[in-house]
Amino acid sequence: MIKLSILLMILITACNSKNVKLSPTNNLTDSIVKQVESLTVDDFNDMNLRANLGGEWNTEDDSSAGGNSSAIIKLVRGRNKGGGALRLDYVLGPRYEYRFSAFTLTFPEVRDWSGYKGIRFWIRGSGKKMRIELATEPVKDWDFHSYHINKTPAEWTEYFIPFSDFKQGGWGKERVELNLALIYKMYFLASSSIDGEEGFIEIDNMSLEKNHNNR
Ligand SMILES: [Ca+2]
Ligand SMILES: [Ca+2]
Repeated sequence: MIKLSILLMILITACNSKNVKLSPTNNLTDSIVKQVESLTVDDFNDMNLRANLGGEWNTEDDSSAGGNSSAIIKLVRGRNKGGGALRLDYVLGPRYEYRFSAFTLTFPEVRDWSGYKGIRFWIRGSGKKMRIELATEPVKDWDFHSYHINKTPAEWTEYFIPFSDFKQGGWGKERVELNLALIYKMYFLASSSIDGEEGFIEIDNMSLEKNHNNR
């Protein structure tokens, strides 16, 4: 009887130590850690223009400056044919010199992203130039901190852009540090300024990341 108890104890101990090594447990822990380190801005899977993180997607073009560029957004099928993605179709018109078409994400109140290292998203487009701008309260003259993509990729491609890579154009009156605690809007602009350029940009699975290599 004593021998049987000892055998049972050895068996239980062996099973327990084996369980510790089971990879699904570790994978679950990894997954929870990644959820904490990653914050979804929008996956577009509910097929509306309200972002998961709050705020609304919309369009802007140069018509407010007397231009005749156009910008249309809609939800389309996402990458890998799953869920949704956001699509901008645009034409840059001749009338305004600094012509632009854009889609934007506007928050109802200022956001604090200072705990995050950068922004991750998937993108494809028509091979044209675009830039992303972070609108923060300290910048009063539209010279927002921006990041340029020279050629949008034809196939879905994942980008991670550290916030430290966003720079002001320098044409504004004042140079200020990017204050991630005072974000109120993001712009995604077709920005080549080429008269008559037509194109599209699609984005999906946008998130804020605390770590560069987090996936
Ligand atoms: Ca939504
Ligand atoms: Ca999606």
